Amino acid sequence: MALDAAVVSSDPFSPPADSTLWRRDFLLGAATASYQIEGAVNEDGRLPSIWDTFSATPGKVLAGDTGALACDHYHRWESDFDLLSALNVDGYRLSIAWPRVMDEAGRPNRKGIDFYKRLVARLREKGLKVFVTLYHWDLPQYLEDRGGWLNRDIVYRFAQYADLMSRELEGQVDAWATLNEPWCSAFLGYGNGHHAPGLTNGRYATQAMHHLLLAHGRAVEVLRANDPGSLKGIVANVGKGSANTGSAADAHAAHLFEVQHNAWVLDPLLKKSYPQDLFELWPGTEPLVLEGDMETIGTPLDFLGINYYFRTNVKSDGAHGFTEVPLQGVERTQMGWEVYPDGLRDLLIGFNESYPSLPPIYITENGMASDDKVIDGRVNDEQRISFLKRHLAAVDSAIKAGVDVRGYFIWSLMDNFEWAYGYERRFGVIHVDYETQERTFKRSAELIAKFLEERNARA
Ligand code: IFM
Repeated sequence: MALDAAVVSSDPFSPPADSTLWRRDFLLGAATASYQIEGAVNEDGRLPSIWDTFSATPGKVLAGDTGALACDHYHRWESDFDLLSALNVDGYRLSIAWPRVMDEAGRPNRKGIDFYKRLVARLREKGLKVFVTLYHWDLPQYLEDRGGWLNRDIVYRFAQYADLMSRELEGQVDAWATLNEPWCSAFLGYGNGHHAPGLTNGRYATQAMHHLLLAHGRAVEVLRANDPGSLKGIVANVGKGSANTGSAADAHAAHLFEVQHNAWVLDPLLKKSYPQDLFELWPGTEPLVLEGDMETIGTPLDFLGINYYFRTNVKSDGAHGFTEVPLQGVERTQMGWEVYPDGLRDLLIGFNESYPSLPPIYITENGMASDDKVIDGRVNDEQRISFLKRHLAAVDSAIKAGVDVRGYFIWSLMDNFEWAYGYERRFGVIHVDYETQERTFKRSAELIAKFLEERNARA
């Protein structure tokens, strides 16, 4: 559908004079994740991850794509970081591949660790804020072979991994996130099987979530002890639900949607309990919770990372759940996701009201996929430009309504392996030609760089 011409034609990063975006202390960054960009899956002692296994299984990933080469960032990181510098951003969010840095016996893999030490050192030399995520879905396959997130022993293993990396990178990281989007790991990985390891059992999903959150809590304690000067947090993907009609049943369906997507993760972290409505939706799936678990999960956070992408319209399924009813005539992205910036503002304001212990927030991911093509050496991603502008305005409006949002990371620095959708869906502000590995700044990247140059010159 046609975009609002006024929005597309104006300079996307020339916000009003009173916008938070002009503040030098509002962090504007870009994000990536290890399996999506690194490639080099068999190099320097890296062990297989669940995504190597899953993507090698026919039918699991579009076009049979895998992360074996991805953006070859493992070998091209220096020139990629030069592009990051050219973007003029304040910070970079990366993740560490657990199977690159530790073997099955828990022994460190020096070559893998040194790779991340080089990355972090270079980012610091460039004056960028460094946000490191410990787990962005590439679980070592040897741990999945022992039950993965269903086996409580993984809590100990994750704490051991957090201990190793926080000793190695002590004093070098501005903010540690333990997990990226535990909802995806638990629900897509163990509930509906769309992601690795591809299991399909509702009871597994809730138990996996419990162990993910418990591992997070233990890891925060370890990070706090080893690297006291850094921020510690977690990254949650959140979704906005809307009711298909004004009926009470549909309003309840929208509420349940948000319980399942948001409160399932945020309530234990910020209220030390699971939302009981979740078990109305999925009766009989209560996880096994041992004494002290909820205290560990609810350990105070220095920040909460929020990843937001879209809204979902739902109706009551006539029983205890909801069914999606896609809205017609709305703007959508290449993923088919509705573009709905108000959802981000409304969720932020809602979280601020319902969670008294809400810590400062960073938007750790926001962005969109489009079918971008290089034409005469240029990529005109005008929908992304408009998308970013409107979502940044939504963040500004949440801040003005009293929400403590400290920064925003664009997803993603460059096109990459989009999980079950392989390389077809392009989220980057930098285009990647997967045949040649050539990188091209999209128009969005040019405008971000221009805006930040101007902002920095004013400061
Ligand atoms: O690419 C993913 C990322 O790894 C996690 N958050 C959502 C993005 C887009 O689907």
